[in-house]
Amino acid sequence: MAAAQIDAKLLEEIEKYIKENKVMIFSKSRCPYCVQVKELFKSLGVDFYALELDAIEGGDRLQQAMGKKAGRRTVPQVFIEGQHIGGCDDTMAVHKSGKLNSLLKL
Ligand SMILES: N[C@@H](CCC(=O)N[C@@H](CS)C(=O)NCC(=O)O)C(=O)O
Repeated sequence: MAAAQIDAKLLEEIEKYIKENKVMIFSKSRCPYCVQVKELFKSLGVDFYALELDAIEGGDRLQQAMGKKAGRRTVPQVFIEGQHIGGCDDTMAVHKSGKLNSLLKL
């Protein structure tokens, strides 16, 4: 398969995860920033889906494709209702500003 086709397939996979999960976190199991965002949503009683990129086959390629979509290669990358929130710092900042509840429609 050509590189462009692989990219398109990976992006499609990413879009599917984002569409199917109200709160979608592209994560790594041993990343402290990922732990922090997951703890935040747990503390708010909000369901989320965390895809642990270090625990799945092809996680590296998915992370690269995510980098193209989100403009960043780091984890976590958080999406709420399809909207890209950003990494841990961004998510914490949105929470502190009080805007997280409205994004979550709580
Ligand atoms: N300031 C970023 C820090 C994120 C970060 O540095 N994540 C590390 C993992 S702990 C990372 O993605 N490193 C590159 C990699 O794992 O491929 C945030 O708030 O999300």
